[in-house]
Amino acid sequence: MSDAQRLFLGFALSDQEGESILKLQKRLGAPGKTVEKANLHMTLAFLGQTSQRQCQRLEAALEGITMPKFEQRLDSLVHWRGAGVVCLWGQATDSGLTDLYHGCQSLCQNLGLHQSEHDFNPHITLFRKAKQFSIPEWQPEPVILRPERLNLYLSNSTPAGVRYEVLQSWPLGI
Ligand code: 3AM
Repeated sequence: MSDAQRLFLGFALSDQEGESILKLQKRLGAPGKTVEKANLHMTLAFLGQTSQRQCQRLEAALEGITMPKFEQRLDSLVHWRGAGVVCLWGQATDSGLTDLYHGCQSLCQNLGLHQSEHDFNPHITLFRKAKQFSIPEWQPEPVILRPERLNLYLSNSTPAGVRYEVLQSWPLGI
């Protein structure tokens, strides 16, 4: 029997960052299924189905990586039609974050985990199942993320919807 779990690496939002996102979601109405506050996050790397052994090796490898603090500005609304998501997006400019992204992609490659085919696109998903959406004329209030920790999340599908659980966490800037 497979012991694999669906995992990803990402950053939680502070209370204040979460409140700013909730305000933005309200202003946009409901072009799809609103991502609830507890599930708001910025993904660093989607790992896909990960075995216990891969997970242990990943955790051990992450212990040895430098994880600097960084700032990420998110200031543009995007609609990724194929995925059916509306996101608050920003250009990746802080090398602390992009270096961490590339470090994680390289670990994923070594461990045979899912690797992104795309460049890193910092974003917070605001709505899912959003097939129709017109980007409004107004500009969203920028949100500047300053995460304290990198989290390893378990993505659990439940009858009530997806639930994310933090399995492990590493402080940034230490
Ligand atoms: O909500 P965001 O966009 O940050 O879209 C999924 C979510 O990202 C993404 O992983 C995060 C946690 O579920 N994800 C899910 N399946 C994926 C896949 N096959 C994926 N990313 C890339 N490839």
